[in-house]
Amino acid sequence: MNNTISELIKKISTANNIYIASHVNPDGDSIGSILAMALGLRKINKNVNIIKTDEIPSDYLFLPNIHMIRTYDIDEEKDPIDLLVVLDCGDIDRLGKFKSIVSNSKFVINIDHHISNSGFGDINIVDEQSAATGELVFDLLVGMGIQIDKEIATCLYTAISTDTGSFSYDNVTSRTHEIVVSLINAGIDKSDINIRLYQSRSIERTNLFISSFSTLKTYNDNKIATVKVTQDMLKKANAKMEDTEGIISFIRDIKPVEVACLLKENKEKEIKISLRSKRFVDVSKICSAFNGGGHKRASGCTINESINDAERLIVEQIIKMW
Ligand SMILES: [Mn+2]
Repeated sequence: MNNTISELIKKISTANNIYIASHVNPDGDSIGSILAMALGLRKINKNVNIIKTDEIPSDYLFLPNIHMIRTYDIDEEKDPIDLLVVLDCGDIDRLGKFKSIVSNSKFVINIDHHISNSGFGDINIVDEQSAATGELVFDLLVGMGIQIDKEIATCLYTAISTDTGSFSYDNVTSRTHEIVVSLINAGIDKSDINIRLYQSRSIERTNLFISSFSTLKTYNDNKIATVKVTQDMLKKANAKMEDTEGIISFIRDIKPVEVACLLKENKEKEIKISLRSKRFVDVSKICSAFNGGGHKRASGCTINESINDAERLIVEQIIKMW
């Protein structure tokens, strides 16, 4: 690991023009990590570009320098990218329409904490023991001698807090808390970040929650629970798909539930499925049966069937792999 880190530091110090990217449907960890990485590298006078692979959910628009994440016309890039840093991204397909940037880059650094990471980089720093990619970014920046200032710390706190359910999931380690000590000491406004992340739900999102909760079904003595979000429900609530954030944790938090499942209808036969577990079921294995993946307690996949068929298929798979 140490050799890898020193190789990585050497690569970064010799590169001038660095591109940073993360996965589509970005979450707090991906956005917080790419911003922190970019702000850190900018401090050592690197020219950094953050590629916007997808729309940024409004929850994260408060983050410092969020405007650094922008659209690049990579296809028109005449020269290949010197150095590409991909964060929190299990495989290149998760880069969506930007996945060709990996082959268009001379050197790729892949930093992630998903068990299922395919190791697509020239350097791969994949540590599934890390609760968030933000933890790995923290260690790298500190390892490069870059001072963690308030802005970087705000991004990293958001990354780690959102991937750990505000430090409550079992992926949290003593290291997680040690890092947070440094972030708080860097002067973050913890209370403001928490209100913006967790106490700012819109009326539209609340109405979407209400209609989604009304689709609740349970199986296996209430140990498995499913809820749905259809395009029709989004329309009626005047909400966006990003407003589903928080639905699945509410369902997982029902006392007897071990596995919670949210089915999101992207299109008529394109159902995005999120799974969460509480104590023992490894949901990444369930999702890998449908070419998805993620973590033991949080994973996702897509099933190209109607939402009711997708529900039946995923529930069958959960029961089979119990
Ligand atoms: Mn993550």
